Amino acid sequence: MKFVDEARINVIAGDGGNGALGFRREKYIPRGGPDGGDGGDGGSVYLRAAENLNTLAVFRHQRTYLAKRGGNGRGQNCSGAGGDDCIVEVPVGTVASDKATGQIVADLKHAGQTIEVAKGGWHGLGNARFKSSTNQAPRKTTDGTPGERRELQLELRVLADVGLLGQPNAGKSTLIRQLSSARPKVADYPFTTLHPNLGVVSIEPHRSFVMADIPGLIEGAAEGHGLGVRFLKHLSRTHLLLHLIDVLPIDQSDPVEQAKAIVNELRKHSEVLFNKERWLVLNKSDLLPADEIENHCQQIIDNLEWEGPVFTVSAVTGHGARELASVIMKHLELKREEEALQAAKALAKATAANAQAKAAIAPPAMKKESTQDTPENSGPDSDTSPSSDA
Ligand SMILES: Nc1nc2c(ncn2[C@@H]2O[C@H](COP(=O)(O)OP(=O)(O)OP(=O)(O)O)[C@@H](O)[C@H]2O)c(=O)[nH]1
Ligand SMILES: [Mg+2]
Repeated sequence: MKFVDEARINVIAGDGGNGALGFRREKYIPRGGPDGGDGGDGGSVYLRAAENLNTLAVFRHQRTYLAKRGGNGRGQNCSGAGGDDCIVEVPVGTVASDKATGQIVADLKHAGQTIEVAKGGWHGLGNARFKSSTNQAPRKTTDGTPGERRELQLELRVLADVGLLGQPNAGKSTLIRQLSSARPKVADYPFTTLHPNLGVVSIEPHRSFVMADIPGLIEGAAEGHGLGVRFLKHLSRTHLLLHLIDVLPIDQSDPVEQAKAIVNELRKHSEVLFNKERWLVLNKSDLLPADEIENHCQQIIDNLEWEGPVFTVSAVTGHGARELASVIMKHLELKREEEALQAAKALAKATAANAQAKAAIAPPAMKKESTQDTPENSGPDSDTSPSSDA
């Protein structure tokens, strides 16, 4: 399931340093001439696509990005130092447009891609530059030009990492409200949620994931009861499902029977979803007296014969919710690392196979003059094989 994560940031490039006014002053060298150096160029601001980010959550914490100003020139023909650039890391897939003009200034498609979004100011000239045959002692200098500044609108299409599964009223929307800034409607009647909602759960500025809240499922959903199972397709590309169970349903129904029914619907709908990693989240713990929570929850777990991870939370009070979010984050980070490793291995394998294929195709006499310069060799295979394996 896709949705657009958005953020607005200000990028301000450094101004160019000013040129210096100076004259050489040394013993025995009268009228030494102009020696004011140029200023340094201002630093620019770049956006760089980083693989380890998947949301724009970080930009809610920091909104202004500044590159350094160029140093001023000095006497003795010393130029000012160039200002340091500022590199802002954004997730792969981010599109940045200029807020004022609407023009797209960066569309970052590949990890590592780096695009300048605010150019540093040009350096000013020192008076040594203005020396001429008619003016041997110029007093003219120029100032550096200002760095570019822009307000950027960042947009990212994101996929949900985690999907919430559960009966109507289990508290799915309440949990996503507790953990993210998404504000889906919450009410004490079934089928409050009629379409999926996504929320960005931010653990720290650079650590976040996306959670999907979909309409509740009921027994017979696969046959079209309730809102049916059509929303389950939105969970097909998630890495993890959270099965939310109301530990004390208001209609006195048995949470275990309800939970079994959901899993049954899941299995009927798709074997892939059924086999996806699933954790149990026992919600509404605040409805139980503190000394009964553990027993009550253990009974549900036993009756379900559940052996996977379990968390007890209260989506309303937030009890246990942040802990759950940080365990999810760690789990997803491990998954991402594994995926990156596998992708790297697949790429290495494809590159090796490609090289072998090229060596086999080349006629023996040409083998020595390797393949690099021959377009027919480096063309289509090198493009297709890594991606076909990846
Ligand atoms: N006491 C208590 N009530 C909760 C908790 N979580 C949710 N609720 C209440 O349960 C009701 C249903 O919550 P929702 O978040 O709308 O449930 P949902 O799973 O999104 O329901 P649907 O959208 O209908 O599928 C609301 O009245 C919530 O206030 C909780 O942890 N404790
Ligand atoms: Mg809901």
